[in-house]
Amino acid sequence: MKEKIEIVQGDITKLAVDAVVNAANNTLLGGGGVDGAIHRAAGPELVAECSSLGGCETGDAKITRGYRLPARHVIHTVGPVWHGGTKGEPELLRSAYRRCFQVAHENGIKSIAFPAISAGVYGYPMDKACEIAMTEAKKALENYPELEKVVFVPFSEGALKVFQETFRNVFP
Ligand code: AR6
Repeated sequence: MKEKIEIVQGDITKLAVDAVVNAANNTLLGGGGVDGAIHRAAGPELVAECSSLGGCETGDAKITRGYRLPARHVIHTVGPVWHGGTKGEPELLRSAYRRCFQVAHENGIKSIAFPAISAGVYGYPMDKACEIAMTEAKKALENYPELEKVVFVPFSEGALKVFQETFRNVFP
């Protein structure tokens, strides 16, 4: 199962997968970070489709087309803002990953790429966020046999190291 996991440092908007995941906010109308990069690369049709979705709750996920991205779809999810870890943040981040995999499954997606949801502007500690990302990927690979590839996309060198170490712990 671990051979279905890839860690690719860089810009998620370049990846030709069935779906890239966007770390969005509740409005789904765009923002900074990876959200801004995805909207810039996808073009204005993306925000047009997003504006018909009525926003997204924290811990939920919604799918759109990918427009000018090499990825066919975007799965928009909203992770929690980190408030120290005792305000339900771990459950909400787990829920965000779980809903992304569910939505992927419902749409026949076989390859999916994730940024480090919540670990930028929203302040979630990278190591804790990574642990949740990898353990949820493991469960999804068990539950959804059609899933062929899960790509994690750390943006920085530091994030790459955290992803690699977490991978070794979760997939020994
Ligand atoms: N490819 C991959 N990863 C990226 C890219 C990219 N092109 N750009 C940034 N990252 P963030 P959040 C990394 O802040 O914490 C937005 O304004 C980044 O280094 O994008 O969930 C939304 O609209 C970090 O490790 O998302 C929300 O308001 C990770 O992606 C808010 O930010 C996530 O950082 C969401 O905050």
